[in-house]
Amino acid sequence: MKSQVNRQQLVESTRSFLDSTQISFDEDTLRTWGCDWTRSFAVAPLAVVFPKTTEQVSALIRLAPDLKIQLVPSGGRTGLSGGAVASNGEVVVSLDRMNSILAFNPIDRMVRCQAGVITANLQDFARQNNLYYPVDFSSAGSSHIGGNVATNAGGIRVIRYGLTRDAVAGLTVVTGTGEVLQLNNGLIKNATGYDLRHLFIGSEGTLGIVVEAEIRLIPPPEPQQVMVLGVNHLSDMLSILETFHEKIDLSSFEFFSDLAMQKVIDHRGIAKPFDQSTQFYTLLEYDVSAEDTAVAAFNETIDAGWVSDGVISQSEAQSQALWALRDGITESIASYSPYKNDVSVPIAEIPEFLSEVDSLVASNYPDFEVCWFGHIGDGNLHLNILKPSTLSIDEFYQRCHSISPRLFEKIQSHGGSISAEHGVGLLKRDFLSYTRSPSEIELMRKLKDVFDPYGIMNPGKLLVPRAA
Ligand code: 2HG
Ligand code: ZN
Repeated sequence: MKSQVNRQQLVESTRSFLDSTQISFDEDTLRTWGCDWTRSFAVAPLAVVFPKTTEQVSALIRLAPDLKIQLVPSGGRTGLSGGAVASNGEVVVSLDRMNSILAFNPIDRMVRCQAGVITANLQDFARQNNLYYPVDFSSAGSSHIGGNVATNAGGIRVIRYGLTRDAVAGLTVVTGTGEVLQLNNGLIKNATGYDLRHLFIGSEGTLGIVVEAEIRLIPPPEPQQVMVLGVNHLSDMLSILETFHEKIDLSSFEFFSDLAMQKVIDHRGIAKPFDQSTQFYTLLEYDVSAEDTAVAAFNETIDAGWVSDGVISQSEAQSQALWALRDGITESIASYSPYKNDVSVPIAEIPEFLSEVDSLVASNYPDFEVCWFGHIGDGNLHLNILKPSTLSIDEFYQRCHSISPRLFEKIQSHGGSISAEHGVGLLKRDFLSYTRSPSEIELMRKLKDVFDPYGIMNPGKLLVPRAA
């Protein structure tokens, strides 16, 4: 459904609840707020609105069916699946101005915040109150809590603390009919039937808009120590994971290939962690009090021949320098216009899966470089194929697209998911059936019809629109 109103009609219809600073048609604003970090989709919103209250969000949604406008919720716009892209004259609903922390209850360790609160600000707030918000990833400085909820964001500490879902104790949402729902009220125990909160977590703005979240904070961890190990065989990396898991409580178990690390070293002008190069590296993080046990585990992995070399941080600055090798990858490869895939498979399947994908790419496009990294400790791999400088972006993406179905078949055959943590959005929508059964997809459609009967919420994301 293409929008039927013009700008003037939109201004007039919203005048009773939005002032002139809350609606923009400025070309730069449309371009910026009309997309996320993906760059391969058309960006063409009708307008961007900046509500300040739940009532304003609700009023806008109630108006949408009559005006025949569709709405694209927009958070920190750091998504990598096109979930916040407005390509077809939609109205972007930015949560930027709903960015307050509303309440804090130290007894429940509960913070209630608006959807537009930046992840890093919630982390800081927790720290100031001697607590901890453990969900963390490289875009935490820009991403919003609402967007994290909408995509069930994961990141680097999932093996210890879980996903965004695990921290969300309550949500306030506005459904596709404009109805405001308070879901779960921050309770720990609430055995009263369907938990609609969890339906909205990961719904990618297709059922309504998350406007507030109640987030459970936890006691802060001890200071952390970081270890980076050089590993030549992925199967050994799994043995290393098992060895450490048996002995200590890991906070992170990340990995990156030598190619990924080289790109960071070149881009940031930083030093290698140690002289010897190996095919892969793993980065482990754990409580400082576990140091002796961690060193014993490290020695075991050396004796077993799984690890060639390694380094343990001796200071906070060194920990950060080691983390930069992992954190800096996305930024360091951005100039190669990478073809990104965020996938997961059962951890034990990773070595076989990864080598099958390497062979798939090499046999079709021997000149393409594959840059692997990710959260190997939870089965989440980031596959980035780098564009050779000789190819145009269109040609490169078209070649990558041509092998995607075979990649998804491999994921399916290993029992994995075509999207681990970045969401489906526009990018993976047409391939959902590689991970979800036809019955599941049909039920998802029916759920969407219940919450969004007019089909106005984030059209075309997650589910292929029903034929008109
Ligand atoms: C990460 O883990 C992010 O660094 C980004 O999820 C992954 O750029 C990517 O492919
Ligand atoms: Zn990631």
